[in-house]
Amino acid sequence: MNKDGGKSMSAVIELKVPDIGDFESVEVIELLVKPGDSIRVEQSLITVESDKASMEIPASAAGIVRTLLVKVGDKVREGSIVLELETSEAVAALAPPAPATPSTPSTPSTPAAVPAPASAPASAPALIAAVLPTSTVATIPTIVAEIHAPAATSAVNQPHASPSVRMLARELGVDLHRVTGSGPKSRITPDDVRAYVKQAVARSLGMSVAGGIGGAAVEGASGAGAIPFSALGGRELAAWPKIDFAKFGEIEAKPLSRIKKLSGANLHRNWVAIPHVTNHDDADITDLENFRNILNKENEKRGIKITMLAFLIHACVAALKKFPEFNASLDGDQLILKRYFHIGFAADTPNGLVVPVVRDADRKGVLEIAQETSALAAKARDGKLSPAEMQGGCFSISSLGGIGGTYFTPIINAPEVAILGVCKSQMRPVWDGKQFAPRLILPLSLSWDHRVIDGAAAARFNAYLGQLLADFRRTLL
Ligand code: CAO
Repeated sequence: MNKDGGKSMSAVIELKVPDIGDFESVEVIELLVKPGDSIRVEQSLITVESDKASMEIPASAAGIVRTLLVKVGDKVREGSIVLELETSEAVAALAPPAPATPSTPSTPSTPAAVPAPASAPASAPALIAAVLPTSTVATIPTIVAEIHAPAATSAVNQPHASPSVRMLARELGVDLHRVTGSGPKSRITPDDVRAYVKQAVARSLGMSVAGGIGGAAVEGASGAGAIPFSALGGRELAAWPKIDFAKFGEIEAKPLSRIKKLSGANLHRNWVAIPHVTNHDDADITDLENFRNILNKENEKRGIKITMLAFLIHACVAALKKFPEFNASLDGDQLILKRYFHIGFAADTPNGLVVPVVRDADRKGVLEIAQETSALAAKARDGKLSPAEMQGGCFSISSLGGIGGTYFTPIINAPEVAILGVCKSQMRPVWDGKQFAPRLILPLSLSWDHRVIDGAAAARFNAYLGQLLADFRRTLL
């Protein structure tokens, strides 16, 4: 009976895979519900994995699962039917009210309230921002690095590991069945996988291994598809210091946010795997800053604010056109040169660093780019960026100009091959041939992948970018 005393109407509907960004098809790696389960709106149904990220597919309606139409290992794409759902007004009432604050985290086998109003589902990063740093499951498509217990419907004998650990294992060619987990409930941790590889490589090289990282037990010595960094020089990395900090004073343990955990793993990989070099340079932006101020006055009434970032994106596109190897990615022995210009920019958010992408920046004017970066930055801070808004970048800019600093070494955002770091512009005395003149100088720091780019090309890229910023008319050429 419904709340008006009428009879509940039930219907069977199909729940489908929503827009999952740029991915053609993705593999189902986990089933999080089973036939007969009562599910709520936004409850995670399955976990899918691309070569880059894992996402959980949420329910767009509440009801009772009648038939599950996918299994682990299936490939799905946008529009694929995940399950048939029996809906009724009664079960629809299971959908949670819109709470003002994040709800209690749930586990896959225990549906719980979720922080999304049925009428306006929150986007993935909104939930990332909302998630508490405990063992939780995201409730909408979101990049997850979260470890959770296997659902009752998971394939029997599946190793107990998170999507990110499985991805790591696949990248390293490790069969997870061979690795014993050291985490809670024997969960396999990233360190367990690394320790397995380390031991396997050490055995095959006839080296002795001084203890496994994370205390993982290792069975068998085969299956390592890559040589770990620590084994390359025939020397072991020292174990991470384990210190009881409380011995020295008061402490507080604060778990990392999901974004920090995920970006931390990616940054670590990129820093270790890519031979970085950073070239520093200066650009004279005195005239550009005057022009920017004029434009901002003109556009004040329209509510458009143009920051240096928009000019930088525009100028970087021109530099990428002149130096195409910077607009590329390595794919084995091939260099993939891109004919499109999607520019990412690092955005600092309360939950960590994210990189929204301005698509087709070559087809947009500075005003349009300014509006887009400001909208994307606001969405990033509110945790409302969709996965699609963070994909497909060709080149990234990390601007600390609003904060300060002089130069720094930005870490390349793989699979990109270069990133531009920018710090705060400052008035400096510059010799003009006759005298010192006050000029506004913007510090540039370009990090590049030495497997793809040479130092001379990097110096030319920076010099050209400097010329463009010094005389912006050159971007028209
Ligand atoms: N030199 C001097 N001032 C600058 C500047 C520069 N290079 N760049 C921006 N500014 C000024 C702006 O003009 C603005 O001034 P007003 O408020 O007086 O108008 C102020 O700094 C704030 O700008 P902003 O930072 O909000 O805007 P933005 O478009 O420059 O940047 C964004 C947007 C999203 C890039 C920025 O907010 C941000 O998150 N930056 C941090 C990125 C980061 O963390 N990088 C590190 C990655 S590695 O860990």
